[in-house]
Amino acid sequence: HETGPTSEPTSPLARGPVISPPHTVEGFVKAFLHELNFGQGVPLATSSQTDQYLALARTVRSYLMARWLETARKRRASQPQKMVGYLSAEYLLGRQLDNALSATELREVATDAMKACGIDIEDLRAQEVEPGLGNGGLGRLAACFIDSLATLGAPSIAYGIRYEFGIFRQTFVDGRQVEQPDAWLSSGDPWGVPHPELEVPVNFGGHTERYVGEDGRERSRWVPGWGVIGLRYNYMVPGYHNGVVNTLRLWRARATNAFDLHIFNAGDYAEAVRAQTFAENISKVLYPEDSTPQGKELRLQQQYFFVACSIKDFLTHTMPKGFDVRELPERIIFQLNDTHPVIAIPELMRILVDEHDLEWDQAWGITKQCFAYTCHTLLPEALEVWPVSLMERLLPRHMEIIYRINEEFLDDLREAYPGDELRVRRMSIIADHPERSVRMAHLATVGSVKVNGVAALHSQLLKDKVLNDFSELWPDRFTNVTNGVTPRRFIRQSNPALTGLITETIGKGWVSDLDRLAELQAYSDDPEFREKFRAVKAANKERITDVLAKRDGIQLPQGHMLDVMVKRLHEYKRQSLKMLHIVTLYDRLISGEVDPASVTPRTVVFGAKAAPGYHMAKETIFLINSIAKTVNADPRVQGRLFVAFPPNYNVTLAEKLIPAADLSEQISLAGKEASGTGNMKFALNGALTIGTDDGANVEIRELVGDENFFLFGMDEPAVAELQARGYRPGDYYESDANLKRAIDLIASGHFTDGNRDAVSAFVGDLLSNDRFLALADYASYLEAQDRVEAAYADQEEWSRKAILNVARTGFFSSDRSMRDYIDRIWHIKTNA
Ligand code: T68
Repeated sequence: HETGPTSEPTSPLARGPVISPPHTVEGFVKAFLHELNFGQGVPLATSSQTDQYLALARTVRSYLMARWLETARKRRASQPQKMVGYLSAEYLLGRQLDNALSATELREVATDAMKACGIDIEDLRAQEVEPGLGNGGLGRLAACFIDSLATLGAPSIAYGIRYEFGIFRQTFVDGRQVEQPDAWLSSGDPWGVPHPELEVPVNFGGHTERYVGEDGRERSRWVPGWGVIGLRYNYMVPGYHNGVVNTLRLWRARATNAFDLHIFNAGDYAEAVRAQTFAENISKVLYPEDSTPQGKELRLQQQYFFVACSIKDFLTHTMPKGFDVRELPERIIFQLNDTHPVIAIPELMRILVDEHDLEWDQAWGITKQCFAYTCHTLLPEALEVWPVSLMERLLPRHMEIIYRINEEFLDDLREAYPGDELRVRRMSIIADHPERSVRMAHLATVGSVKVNGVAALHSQLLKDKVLNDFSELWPDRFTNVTNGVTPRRFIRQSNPALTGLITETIGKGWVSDLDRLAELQAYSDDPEFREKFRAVKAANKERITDVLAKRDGIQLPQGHMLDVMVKRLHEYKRQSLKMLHIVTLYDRLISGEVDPASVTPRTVVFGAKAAPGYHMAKETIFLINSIAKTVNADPRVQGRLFVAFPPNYNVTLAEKLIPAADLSEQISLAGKEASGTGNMKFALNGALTIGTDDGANVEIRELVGDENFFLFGMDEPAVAELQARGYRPGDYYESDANLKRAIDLIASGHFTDGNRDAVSAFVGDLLSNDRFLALADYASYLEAQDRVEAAYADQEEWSRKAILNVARTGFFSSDRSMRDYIDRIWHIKTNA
């Protein structure tokens, strides 16, 4: 089961897959029936759809496995070679079956093979529960990145946690969000390959001891209090049409044998079982906060657990036996996806100093070169800190190491900035207020070769604001890598109609060379092409109409402009601003202020989960549902305005919804959205963006051109200036008649069956607080939406703009992001 180059057997039979699975319909049928009969233990005649799905998945998996073994063999043969270790607490993968079929060019064979068995493959595809092991953008980005790394043939391995419960399933009860557990494993995990025999011990707690080594040096050693075992699960990550299959390795926690043996011997059976549960809790559930992590002990346990397993795994199984740890910087670069895995830095120090007996300075010299850190936020409250008291209790040796790293860092600072104690305190890894705690972003910055933001504006603001002191000290350490999305999942798989049109127009090859979309520019003026392009949109609208009818019983009206806002619910993203716009549209119609016949029919679709403990976000969900209910039931706006809010927005729904959209809502307050990646998916699928000058919107607008983007609102400097002046939302309410009417209508209880109390908290906050300046941008937003309507009325012009959005956004392929990381941060060689 080893992927590492342990002793290589000499017989060719022992080295790789003994047979490569046949790529014929007949061969596929045989393999499928074999899985069904001997894996599931049922004959085809009495098999359920679940049986069939699992057998199909395992059949496809064996095709992947053959390539996976071959990829591992080639990697071993080309050692030594520098690798990337992607460390991420989240991977929001989405369904696996279609992705695997499309990457391996098995889609037709599999479809025909199922047909030969009397099965519609679509029915089986629908059986798959997506692995939702992430919250939102950060987790989905990691999933796009590993797809691109495999497609580029980059020597890499991705590490994370195999949560038993991923992101909760959202339901609405009386318009309010109710969370249900996501038991994604309950019908089996056909894509995961467990290796229960490869146990990785992970320690926690206890204390440290000072002792004098044989060489007379004084050292510290960790005497842990308890431990758990990490179990390895491999998931295969196929590259696109290149035969490469990389590894995503997720860890599951289990109790150690020693742990419960002791208690069993004491005769307390129930206590021993409880101890098992305690250990297994570590990989039990994904924390559902997407931007304000809670300082929960279990979360820190999760972080250390997966990082310790991953580093240990890399050193013992991926590196050849007996390799010299001083070579590590030539062998590995660990990319830290946000601060969640940053405990890896002191962990590597502990391994080098305590286990490999290196001198501190030498160990630090090595460690600093083995990490790079990606920051994904600009919100100060989202920067992770861990109380020193918790760290000392859970990871006492790591806390000691962090203290020493900080001590030496502060010495350097005092030398660089004599007398500037204020700056030293600002930059310290340890914060004193409000509680002594470890600032993980500072630790990450001090311990990394490179620090990057995720869009040009974000990286600039990191340097100028969030990490300004650090960028002054180490200007070369900071860089930008603009995010990207995988065109395999988000065009080829999710939008087959557009894929067909593009391929028929510019030929094959663009799916792994997305800059080639530029060749479509020439067709933006071609009436015939525009016609076909509109037909694609129309087909995708029909498809989402069917999906929402089946999935949620929502009947979308036909022939509307489809206006879509899908993302996590957060005040800074300003779903409330979108709501105010809807209320204004509604108000204009019911007050008779506009002639309904002159209004562009519009359907607004929301998708958004709120963190379960985020009160204001949950109130916003309730209000959106209330507005939807009222608007959709009002005959005065029938055929003109419709609001849909399907619950449980996830990757699977995104794949159907985004290709159907006309308008993409990217309306965060400038300076708050680090990048956004949904914005890229919409543009690539031919939606126009209405957006602020924020995150990657800035780059989208630069690429597609001002005339093909609806910009509105304050830019970041204007926001900063207004906030410095003192923002008073009430002033906007008083002075803007449209805004006042919209807010008054909400406050009157019109959307809540006359219940004013149900909306008073929301309205109160908007009028007196409005932390993200929705009221200040309202007028500008309204004006931009009026421009959208006017533009949409001219379908020929709109098509031209939409085509140019597709043609000019090839830059946002995650293949390009990965090349940027490779060239500017990792310096590894690819070999596909
Ligand atoms: C997102 N961050 C950014 N965080 O908000 C988004 N946070 O602008 C960006 O495009 C994306 O990252 C990719 O770079 C997140 O999604 C989280 O989900 C998260 C989860 C746990 C703790 C903190």
